[in-house]
Amino acid sequence: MTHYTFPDHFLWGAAASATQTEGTVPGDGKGENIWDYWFKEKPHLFYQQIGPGKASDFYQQYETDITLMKTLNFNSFRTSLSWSRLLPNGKTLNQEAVTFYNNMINEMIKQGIEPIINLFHFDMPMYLQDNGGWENPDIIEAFRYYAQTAFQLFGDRVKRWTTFNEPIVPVEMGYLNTYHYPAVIDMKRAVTVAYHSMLSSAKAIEAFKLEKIGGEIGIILNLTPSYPRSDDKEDQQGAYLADLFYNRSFLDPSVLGYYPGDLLTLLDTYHLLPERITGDTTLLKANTVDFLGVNYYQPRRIKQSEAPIDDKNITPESFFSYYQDPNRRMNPYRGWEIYERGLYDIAMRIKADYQNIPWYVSENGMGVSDEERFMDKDGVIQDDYRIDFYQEHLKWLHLAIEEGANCFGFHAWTFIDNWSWLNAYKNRYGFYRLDLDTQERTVKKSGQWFSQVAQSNGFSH
Ligand code: BGP
Repeated sequence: MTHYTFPDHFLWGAAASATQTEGTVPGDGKGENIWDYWFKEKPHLFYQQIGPGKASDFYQQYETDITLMKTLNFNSFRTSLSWSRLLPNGKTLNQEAVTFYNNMINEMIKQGIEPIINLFHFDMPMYLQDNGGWENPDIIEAFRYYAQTAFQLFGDRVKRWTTFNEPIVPVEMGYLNTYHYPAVIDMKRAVTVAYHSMLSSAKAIEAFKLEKIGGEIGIILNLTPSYPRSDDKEDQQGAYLADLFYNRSFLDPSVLGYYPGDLLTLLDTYHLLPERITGDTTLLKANTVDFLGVNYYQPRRIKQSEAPIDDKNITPESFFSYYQDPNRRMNPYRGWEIYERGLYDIAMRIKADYQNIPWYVSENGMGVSDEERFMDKDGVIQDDYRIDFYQEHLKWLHLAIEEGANCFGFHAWTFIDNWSWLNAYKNRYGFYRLDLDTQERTVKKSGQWFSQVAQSNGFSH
């Protein structure tokens, strides 16, 4: 039996996002975002036709939920603000939203749970999307204004902020495949979206510093290690390029303050560089992040590209292909690979190549479909698979910390089963089970386990 103890003041908690938990209540003054709109237009795209309106009711039940978080011994919790709730039409503040977020933050602090507040988690207000969303350079000023508003309203109490959660996801899912609105496949537009979101992040950091409210600001990235199939030069090159597109396109400018030269050269070769905005280099250089959040679920397994490059239809996958490692272990209930060591590899990479910047695990978790099948006669989900999942990831994280990784916390995805984009409630991730009909919350076995880990700042195994 080994005991794994984590550093003093280690953050233990979970992450969530506004759109996935709050729900909409008539008269709450919230404006429409792309998810509300898309569900209204195309409900059949959503699992069991459940849209974001039917969330876990955090908007009304935040006090209950924060109390339940405390029973799990959370010392921190990350969620996002809903841009379209706070500023339904861009300029006028929705006072109901200000009251809600004030109450939510105050309640967390009262219960000894540090609020970590994220500004953007996939939920573009519809009035901005109608003008091109992240494609339109005007979005940079709109985001700066929203960020500044949030800092002024809540910055006296919130001491850790993040600009974006997984900014590559709207690029990948909305502009390289069709899982997020506007669901188009267009590399040139995708690159523009990525560039404008990166500049928006830097602009928000600049605004944060100007407000002089104290605290720190970071960004949350889903870093996916890219492992080549073999030592062959072509496979290695494929993995290098997958990493360049999917990790370094945000990691380098966020932490180092500039884009990788190879990325710019490659985009230039295929005439994909966006129209540059004056002063971008200086803006990025002057506004790097204080810390990183790392979301880790699974790695990428890469081999050399199989098809010749079609100049007219470039996507990142023009430069590499995925392969199925015959030895990989799969989550049988979600279809994602489980590779715990990936977290260690990310930690070592941040240490070696990214100035050993402070970072924390901002999401890690195991989705399970039809989780009712694991319910015992007392109504408790016996999710030993999830305990095992977390435990094995935490062991690798512990080793990384022993070897000098500058990691200050671990947040699970997630506290309660929540609504997830097109998948709605298909895959459950929570420490608490949510009964969708009654809104009843029941702790799972993993929740009881996590409460002990958080309390003792580690575990024995
Ligand atoms: C992450 C997102 C979360 C959440 C999670 C699980 O990438 O930040 O918002 O959705 O993935 O994804 P899913 O519910 O599709 O299994």
